[in-house]
Amino acid sequence: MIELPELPYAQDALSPHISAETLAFHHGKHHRAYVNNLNQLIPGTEYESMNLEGIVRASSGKIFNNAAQVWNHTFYWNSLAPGAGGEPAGETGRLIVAAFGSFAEFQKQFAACAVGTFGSGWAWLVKKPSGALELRSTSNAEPAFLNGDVPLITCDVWEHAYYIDYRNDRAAYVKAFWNLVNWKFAERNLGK
Ligand code: MN3
Repeated sequence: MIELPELPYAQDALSPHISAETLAFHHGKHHRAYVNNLNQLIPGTEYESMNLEGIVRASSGKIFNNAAQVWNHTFYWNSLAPGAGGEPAGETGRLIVAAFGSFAEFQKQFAACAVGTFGSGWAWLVKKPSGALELRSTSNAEPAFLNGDVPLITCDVWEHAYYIDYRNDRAAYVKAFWNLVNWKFAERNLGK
């Protein structure tokens, strides 16, 4: 049985950048639906006794799509925090400057990655096995860790993430993301 994790903040805590209504639907309906679907699909299969990450690594098809979306959304909620954003300090900040030249250039490239992801998907900042940081765009439910990369943060660019607040304007949503990005979470992931 996979559980729907609670949001790590109140439903209205990311407002005005992401509204309470968006979080009510995105967490309460979309994320919950992936959890419910998964819990209907796994009884009686080899996946029943696995943890979520194990299911994502081992499965395909519908089970993979729902399990990966459960994992991705939990990672996304933690990639955001109220009163966060700004330029990261510490090792994350240092590695961003090493990889992209400056924080401003990183923001430009991340936004291009997020806005340019065709259709539904995810934009990620990852640590490669070499230790260097890179951007990745994944489609649909694909998470960023299956090839050995360590995800640091993600931005959900499925339309359901922004349509209530920004309609079709994905670029405006990505701009708002900079007020919320949780660099403390990135720094913790960097240590993995
Ligand atoms: Mn979503």
